[in-house]
Amino acid sequence: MGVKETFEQAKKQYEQWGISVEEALDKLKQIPISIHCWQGDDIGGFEVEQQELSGGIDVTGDYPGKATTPEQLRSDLEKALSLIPGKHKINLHAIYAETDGEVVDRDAIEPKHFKNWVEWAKKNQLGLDFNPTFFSHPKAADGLTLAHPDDDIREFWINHCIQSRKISEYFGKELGQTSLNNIWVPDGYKDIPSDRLTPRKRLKDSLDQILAEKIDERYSVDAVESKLFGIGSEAYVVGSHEFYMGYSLKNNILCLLDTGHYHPTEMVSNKISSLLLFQDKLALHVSRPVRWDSDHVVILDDELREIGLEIVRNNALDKVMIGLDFFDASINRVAAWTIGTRNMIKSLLYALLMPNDHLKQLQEQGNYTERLALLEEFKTYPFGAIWDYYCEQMGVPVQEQWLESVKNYEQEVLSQREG
Ligand code: RNT
Ligand code: ZN
Repeated sequence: MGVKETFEQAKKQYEQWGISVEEALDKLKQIPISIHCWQGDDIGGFEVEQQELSGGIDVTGDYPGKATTPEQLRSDLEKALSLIPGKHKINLHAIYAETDGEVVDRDAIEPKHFKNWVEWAKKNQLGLDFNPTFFSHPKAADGLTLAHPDDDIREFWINHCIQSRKISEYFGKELGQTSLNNIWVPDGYKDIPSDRLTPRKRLKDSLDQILAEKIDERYSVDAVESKLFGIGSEAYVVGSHEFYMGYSLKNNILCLLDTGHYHPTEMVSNKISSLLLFQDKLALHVSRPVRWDSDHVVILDDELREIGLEIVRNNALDKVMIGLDFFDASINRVAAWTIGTRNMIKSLLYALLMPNDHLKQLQEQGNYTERLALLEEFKTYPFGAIWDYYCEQMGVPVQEQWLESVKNYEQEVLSQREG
């Protein structure tokens, strides 16, 4: 049986529940996923004076063929995008600036250094998001940036972030799609602090200075990303969840939830509805923590499905800016993007194909038996047949056929790269 016939049969099973499959697919097409560029080069970036990765994050693995130039990274992204259904966004970091061999320090980066990215995004009908880079830099060597006790260092990072907002605004203006400027700083202490308040006061003041200028939210919105701990900040992170949740609520900016940044049994899926009661929008970094904030490639696991469900059943498809954040250097990097992004999209489709209203009613009626029974039975509904049809309709490979394309690309392009 072909993809279309299998689809037609599967469709009938969902229609019995009053679920419009065509409507679900139409909705799915509209949802952009922000694909992080840094999976393609192990968060290296293109600074002239490249520094080793710092900030308490780490990439392990030495799979050959990583991108070392902007052209290579864009070409790899194009390959992955050709295997992922839908129109998406690319998420950049400040270290991906192109300065033509000139040393431009972080506090001096400008929109013009991202012109190539913008032109490329236009050509490929992509949106762009942005992140100031507060790591892999001599002025972040001691693990402190916006909360640094040294005024000069702190000012340097404030200026970096002010410039970053301008770049994000430029993306929004040029591409006609709101760009997200996400602020994550590594600031924290390895060992038990003797003063938790003072660094937080400084971080708060830095953010106030950074955000003093209002930017049209049609072009750019800001988010703050918290964290529980990192390598070298095991005992204390200045920008904790409570800190940023408070800050974002009070200042009407977005809270960004990274799925690897909480206690191991604490789930981001459970936070979405709470935050959306108090804020119009929120942002996500969907990642897969394995025992710690390890940033493994996203798989279609229970939590990913639950995140998709929470976004869909709460009518929050246009309220949650979905971004990805994983970096695995032990497998083909184009495949990593493809697997992780396809899974994120699958989780949304899975959620769109659930009888969500009926399930809500069951809960309200206290009918937990049926709630559990249906939630479980739908796990083995012919979801794959709908997904395959969607891929075919969107002109991307069905099932594992994309692997062939990645293998060819590896042979023809990646394996020819040096190093
Ligand atoms: C680090 C944060 C942050 C980074 C990227 C590279 O723990 O998750 O989002 O992963 O900005
Ligand atoms: Zn993150």
